[in-house]
Amino acid sequence: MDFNGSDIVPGPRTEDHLPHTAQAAVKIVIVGGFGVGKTTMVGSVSEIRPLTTEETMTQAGIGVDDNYGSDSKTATTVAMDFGRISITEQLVLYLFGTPGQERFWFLWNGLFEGALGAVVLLDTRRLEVSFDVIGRLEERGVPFVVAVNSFPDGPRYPIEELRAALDLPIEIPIIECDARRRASSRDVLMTLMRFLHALAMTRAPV
Ligand SMILES: Nc1nc2c(ncn2[C@@H]2O[C@H](COP(=O)(O)OP(=O)(O)OP(=O)(O)O)[C@@H](O)[C@H]2O)c(=O)[nH]1
Ligand SMILES: [Mg+2]
Repeated sequence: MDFNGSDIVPGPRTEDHLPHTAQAAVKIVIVGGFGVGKTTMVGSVSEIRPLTTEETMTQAGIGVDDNYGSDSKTATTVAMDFGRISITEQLVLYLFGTPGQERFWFLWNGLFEGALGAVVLLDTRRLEVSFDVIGRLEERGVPFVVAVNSFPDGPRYPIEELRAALDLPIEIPIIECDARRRASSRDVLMTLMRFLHALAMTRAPV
């Protein structure tokens, strides 16, 4: 697919082999409502050519596939996105983007299987979708951080206001991002990894 203006990782993306220094690989899921930028994020940050399962949205989707005024969006994920990024020479993340349309949410359970953590991508124009998304992660006990994807016409709220609206405890990181930018998407993943590390430290037996 065309990643709609996503950063392109410099150099060939055909290097599919794991770096020989890699010692650990973890599974991370990117979740969020319809059209929040999940596929865009996996595409901008992946160092391998991402696998996508996008289908063109058709007339048949009108009223079902509400694209909320995002006229440029012509495709939607129907199964998952897959990408990979080496966060350090030793640590590799496998990224799984979920489908955003509710009729495909039944696939999420399989995608959450074995996931160490999640990024909840959020669009401030449609905060209500995030309640369900966060509820599902809490049900499954998957630790997560929240990344607010900045759309130009989206309302901007102070982070603490968002925290209150989403009823999230102080320790869960909420950060702003631009899913189209590799560096920004990478920052989100680094935030998640730091959060998971801190969690592991607090849970470790003394
Ligand atoms: N302005 C702006 N547009 C973005 C950003 N991220 C994504 N987009 C655009 O938003 C649209 C939706 O992005 P997708 O990556 O397809 O969203 P998705 O969450 O994978 O959508 P589904 O799979 O259908 O749920 C695309 O047209 C992107 O170009 C962003 O950070 N800023
Ligand atoms: Mg998608």
